[in-house]
Amino acid sequence: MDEISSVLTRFNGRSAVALQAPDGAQAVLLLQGAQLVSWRARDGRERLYLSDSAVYADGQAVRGGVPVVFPQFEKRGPLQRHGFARVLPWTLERADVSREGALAVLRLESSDITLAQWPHRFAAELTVNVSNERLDVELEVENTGDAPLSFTAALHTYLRVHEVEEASLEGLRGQTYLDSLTGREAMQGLGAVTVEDEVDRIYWGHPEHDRTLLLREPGRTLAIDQQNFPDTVVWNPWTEKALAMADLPPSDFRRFLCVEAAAIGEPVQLAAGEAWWGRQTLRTQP
Ligand code: TA6
Repeated sequence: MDEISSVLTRFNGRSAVALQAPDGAQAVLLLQGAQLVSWRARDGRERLYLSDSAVYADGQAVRGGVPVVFPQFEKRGPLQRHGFARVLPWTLERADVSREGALAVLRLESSDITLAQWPHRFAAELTVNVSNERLDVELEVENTGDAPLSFTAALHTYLRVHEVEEASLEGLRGQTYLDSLTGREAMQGLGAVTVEDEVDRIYWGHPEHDRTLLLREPGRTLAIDQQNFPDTVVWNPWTEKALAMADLPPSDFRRFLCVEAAAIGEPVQLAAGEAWWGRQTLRTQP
């Protein structure tokens, strides 16, 4: 059953979508940026970090949740940092609740605003599915113009942790990464990724190899799968950068680790009429 009107709500004064699966799993997305701001699996515990100092205003990025980075990662191109998708209003195309879970599809199409910055026609859809112990977030992009286009993208997921120094991210052993702080390439050793200082890395992947990572903390573990997103960004601003961020309480860098499913190293190339999708799945572990 289509449930568009019943899932529309307000969140911190902004238009939002509230998803509730029959088993109790829940998610909330802002229409601006199609940004997830909350995810609770069936156990009811919040798994995404959202800043209490986040700014909710037209055209302003919201600190936390799952910002959609498109069509440009960071400052790797002429557009504003992390592209325009996260600060534009998306529309709710579909909402469904079934025994399997709750689903929403949000859409952003090229417009005069996007064409003035990026001369390509596109349609992007973000599909969010919440059920039991898992959250699926899928970004699909279609080239609706008549010329090729290319883009970089990421799901910039802020994962909530109790204490970032006690968390570790497994699954990147032996992988090459770009240390964005030094501009140098390095290799992850045998150990898991831990955070005891600022971390800003792009782990390079292979387009045909999907990845599964485990975020371990005392007492709980989260599995993170990514499909069709070759790269993984790991980010924590640590003390000094956090102090410089007006929309982050000073010690809250301890409360999250960003683990981002991304396509950066090899931009996605789409001929006219072609489409691409990439997905990140979060699963709480027993
Ligand atoms: O994805 C990591 C990163 O590019 C970092 O360099 C960091 O500054 C972060 O994203 C946050 O960017 P934002 O524009 O949201 O402040």
